[in-house]
Amino acid sequence: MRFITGFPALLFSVLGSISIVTATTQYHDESFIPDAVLRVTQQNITQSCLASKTNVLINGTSPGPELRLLEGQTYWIRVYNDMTANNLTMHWHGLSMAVSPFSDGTPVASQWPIPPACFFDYEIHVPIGMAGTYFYHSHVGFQAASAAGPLIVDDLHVPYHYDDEKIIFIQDTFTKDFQTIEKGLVNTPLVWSGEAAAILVNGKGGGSANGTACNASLSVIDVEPGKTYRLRFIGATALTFASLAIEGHGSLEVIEADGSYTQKADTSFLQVAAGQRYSVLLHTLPNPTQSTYYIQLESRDRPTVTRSFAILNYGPKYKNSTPFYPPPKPVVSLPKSTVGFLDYKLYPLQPSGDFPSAKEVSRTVTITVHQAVRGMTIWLENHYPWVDTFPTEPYLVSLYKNDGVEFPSMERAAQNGGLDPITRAFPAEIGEVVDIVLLNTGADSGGLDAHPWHAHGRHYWDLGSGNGTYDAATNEAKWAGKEPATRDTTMLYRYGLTTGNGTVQGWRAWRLRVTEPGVWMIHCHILQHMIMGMQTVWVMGNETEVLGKVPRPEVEGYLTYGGDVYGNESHWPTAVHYFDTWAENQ
Ligand SMILES: *[C@@H]1O[C@H](CO)[C@@H](O)[C@H](O)[C@H]1NC(C)=O
Ligand SMILES: *[C@@H]1O[C@H](CO)[C@@H](O)[C@H](O)[C@H]1NC(C)=O
Ligand SMILES: *[C@@H]1O[C@H](CO)[C@@H](O)[C@H](O)[C@H]1NC(C)=O
Ligand SMILES: *[C@@H]1O[C@H](CO)[C@@H](O)[C@H](O)[C@H]1NC(C)=O
Ligand SMILES: *[C@@H]1O[C@H](CO)[C@@H](O)[C@H](O)[C@H]1NC(C)=O
Ligand SMILES: *[C@@H]1O[C@H](CO)[C@@H](O)[C@H](O)[C@H]1NC(C)=O
Ligand SMILES: *[C@@H]1O[C@H](CO)[C@@H](O)[C@H](O)[C@H]1NC(C)=O
Ligand SMILES: *[C@@H]1O[C@H](CO)[C@@H](O)[C@H](O)[C@H]1NC(C)=O
Ligand SMILES: *[C@@H]1O[C@H](CO)[C@@H](O)[C@H](O)[C@H]1NC(C)=O
Ligand SMILES: [Cu+2]
Repeated sequence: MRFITGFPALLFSVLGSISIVTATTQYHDESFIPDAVLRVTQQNITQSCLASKTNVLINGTSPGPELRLLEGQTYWIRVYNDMTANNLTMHWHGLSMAVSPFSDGTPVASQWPIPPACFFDYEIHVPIGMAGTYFYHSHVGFQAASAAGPLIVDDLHVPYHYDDEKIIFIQDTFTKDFQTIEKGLVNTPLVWSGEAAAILVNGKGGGSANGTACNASLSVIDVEPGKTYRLRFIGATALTFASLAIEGHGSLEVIEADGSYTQKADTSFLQVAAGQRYSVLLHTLPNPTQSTYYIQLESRDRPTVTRSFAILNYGPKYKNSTPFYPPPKPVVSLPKSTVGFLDYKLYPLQPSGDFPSAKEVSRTVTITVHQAVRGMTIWLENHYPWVDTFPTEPYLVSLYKNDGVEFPSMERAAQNGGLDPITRAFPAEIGEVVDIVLLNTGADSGGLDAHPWHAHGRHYWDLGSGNGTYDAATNEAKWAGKEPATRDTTMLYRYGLTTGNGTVQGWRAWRLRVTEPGVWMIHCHILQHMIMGMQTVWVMGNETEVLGKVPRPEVEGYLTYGGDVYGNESHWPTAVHYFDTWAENQ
């Protein structure tokens, strides 16, 4: 590794204290060995009972290979865009605070996308305390429907006992390919993607979609009797809000939600939306009466039901020999209603003691979501959509290039419900405590949808959800003397199928302590809704704080599409090393 230059930069730690670090720029020639490599291609594959179609794959598969990191370490992950005609970014879902300024993987927000035939080196420092269940996925268009894989941060000390662990990676797939879906969603008039044709567990699945049978082979999860397993459920679906249960196994103990350990919470079934993760402890039967049990998954809050299965196998270890197929009929009965799942029931295993009281809240930002038909069908947040054609340059890049001239204005935002209409960003100050209240409203057509809202940047304290409109005092009373669990993806439920155009029906509230300077997205995680505008961009920190993390001129290579930090066959990149010096000094 060739050392080029060193310069001081400010590092704001999780606790908000400031330490001086020396970031460096380093030439990533053949002597630089990344900790992991992901190669992204576009290929035709067959999934479930569907006809072969084009998909974005990671190392030739969907889901992509499992990445395992250890808390407290710094990693470099090299991502190759081996596609010929599509841009790419990779997002480390839930690893908020762990990514260096240009490594969050959001196009038009934190970085220029990786051009075809190029690669980009992502730097991730996982602080101690962030062990848990995550995933990585492309953040461009509809690619994440297949371009995603599990990312597990291992613990130095595991707080719960279990004998073994298993990943249950949930995806969904559609009859149309991702490019056709992307075009349809921005078409005038809207051409809908269609509902999920199949739900996949670890890449396989079958059952039925809208009553039509889909007889495809199932994934098998091997277990032994009388043991305790940590099942890591990862919601990597595009659209599907999955409700699931295991035949003959009525009790699941939730111990982790979105990367944070919780006190045990018992449930007989789980709901996993796009972007959510849960770990549960499963105590296997001491004397099973069957050699296999079905895991049944069903979509919720959509016009049709897609049902799928996987196998919990107590029999001989599965060797891909005899495939298992779905049963002719459902084997368990899953609740029809979704609202309020685990709300007010998840508490941190170790309270931080840092949960701000209502008195500490400096601002409440209300985000009212609404679906409008303006030729195209679009999702609006406080009357504005956010799609990745606006702006035309990533925010972080613009902030550097303009020397902060076009920095989002707190004054303009204050007059406009928190959103600066010029930059189309929500600014926030470091040190603020912001309550974010999401409100669901009837669409132009009166329809209501359910939305899993995801925040980059920092996990929030989830204050819960309810029907109608939000009442801060009533809700605050529910948290008296308690600290909620922190999450990164929670549901804005629908409390009916239809209501009046613009009528508020349903809320979700979060409390966020703003500590991480940077450009962070907060958005619905349904890929269709994202493409249709259901995203917001937040700029947290003022220009000193955001740009001071790594000053010019060291960042020059990040400021143009295909710039110096993007490697290719004949060019080694130069990357800013933001964390590794710091980690070495710990
Ligand atoms: C992905 O594939 C590349 C080679 O094509 C390999 O070097 C790399 O280790 C693979 N990544 C993982 C995480 O398995
Ligand atoms: C790959 O699938 C697409 C549909 O997604 C189809 O148009 C194309 O012809 C297929 N290519 C090959 C080589 O089969
Ligand atoms: C890739 O991104 C660049 C920069 O935003 C853009 O100009 C180009 O049109 C994109 N290419 C594709 C195929 O989307
Ligand atoms: C679902 O099936 C019903 C009854 O066969 C049919 O009327 C409806 O159009 C189907 N819906 C979708 C979205 O395919
Ligand atoms: C599903 O396909 C398998 C293998 O072809 C077959 O054995 C099984 O009977 C089929 N199930 C149904 C319900 O058709
Ligand atoms: C819904 O309400 C909005 C705001 O009042 C209005 O602009 C729009 O035309 C209405 N849509 C329909 C279909 O009535
Ligand atoms: C939500 O409130 C509306 C209006 O009072 C009511 O019609 C609806 O049934 C409620 N939904 C649920 C799921 O409680
Ligand atoms: C940004 O905020 C910090 C801390 O409050 C302050 O020291 C600094 O002067 C501010 N910078 C600008 C450009 O306002
Ligand atoms: C590789 O990158 C360099 C520097 O950005 C550029 O000049 C060159 O054209 C690129 N080569 C290919 C094959 O894209
Ligand atoms: Cu949504």
